[in-house]
Amino acid sequence: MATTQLKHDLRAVAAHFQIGGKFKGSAPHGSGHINDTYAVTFSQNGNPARYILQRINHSIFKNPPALMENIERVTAHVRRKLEARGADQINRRVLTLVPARDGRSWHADTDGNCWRCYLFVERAATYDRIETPAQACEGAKAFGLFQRQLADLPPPRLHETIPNFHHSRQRFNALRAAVGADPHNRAAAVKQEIEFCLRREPMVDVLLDLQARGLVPERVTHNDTKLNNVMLDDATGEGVCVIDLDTVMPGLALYDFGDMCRTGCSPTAEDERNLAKVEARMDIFEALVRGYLATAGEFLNTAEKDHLVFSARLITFEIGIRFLTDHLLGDRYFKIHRDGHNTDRARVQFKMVESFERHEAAMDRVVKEAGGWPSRP
Ligand code: ADP
Ligand code: GN1
Ligand code: MG
Repeated sequence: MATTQLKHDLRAVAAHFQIGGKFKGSAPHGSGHINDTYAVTFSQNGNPARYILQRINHSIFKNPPALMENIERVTAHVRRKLEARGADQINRRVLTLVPARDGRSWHADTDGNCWRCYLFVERAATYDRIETPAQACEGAKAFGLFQRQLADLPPPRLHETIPNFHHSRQRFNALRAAVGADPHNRAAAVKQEIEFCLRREPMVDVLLDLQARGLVPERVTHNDTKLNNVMLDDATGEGVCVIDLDTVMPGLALYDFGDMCRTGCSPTAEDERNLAKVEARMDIFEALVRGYLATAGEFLNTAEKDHLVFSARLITFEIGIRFLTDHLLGDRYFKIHRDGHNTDRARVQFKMVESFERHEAAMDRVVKEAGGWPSRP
């Protein structure tokens, strides 16, 4: 079960990276579901300096060196773009890898764990729950800019760190298989949720079909655009740095926009138990559309713009399917902190899907008014 964080000797791990000064301490950091993340503090000439140390979850990411190669290329490319336009505070605008003492971007410990180290992005924070339209707009702008910065990443194609990550048909079939196998006898208790998914099966093929017909292009995308994967500047609120780059790989721009809506439009945490509180916020949706189009509008094609509203429903549905599948399979993928945690998360997603369905006409209007729906006058 994915509940416990292993105890690691962070001082020993940090010693393998090119960090100067004296180790002062470490603490678990953030609320990600996948990696083990720690903030470590050093004293450098009497001043505190913080770093992020992360143990890459290698049961999920099967090839950490390939993943790190992607991150090296992506961060170097974005950095070059920032330098070219004379941006200030570049180390806060793109993740900065701190190399290991052997010059590689990662360190493998004797237990087979793979670690990496980043400069800590100071004076900025991530939010598990977006509160204001301004925060949503800034987050969406940052993710759109990230896609734009990577649009001309030179070949070769990035490694697929998790193959078919957003293949919604495969995610759906995996749920059906988990229901069939039901290894923990949990299916009966979530019968309603399973039926909810089965009724919506046709949704899962829509973007895959458009892609197969050549109507929506493969791009370099982030693929995990939860709004807590962008750091907002404490002083200005600007979406200053896109983080959590493990899944940056070939994908569809719409997957990124959809996940911003899933996490931004919900007024609650992803695992809220009081479902009465879960209802898509249209003010946030509008802010996401405007923010995203401000930076991505110029390169998105007509079919992509036409499916912005749909992508919100699809990705919310897909992540709900993944939570429900993980529950049925015994909580092996997402870190959980209580029994039934993944079902709680799935229920929130499904409530959001229903809410997006109800608000479809209003969402269409928002996109049209923002100039994002060229094929509908
Ligand atoms: P996960 O894949 O587990 O979600 P993340 O890479 O998103 O891991 O990191 C978890 C949290 O750690 C983030 O939500 C963010 O709050 C914090 N974090 C990650 N990288 C940095 C960084 N370079 N500077 C400051 N905080 C960071
Ligand atoms: C995971 O790594 P984190 O916590 O930002 C997951 C996403 C899910 C998300 C749901 C590699 O994101 O795909 O949408 O949880 N990341 C991976 O909260 O599976
Ligand atoms: Mg994260």
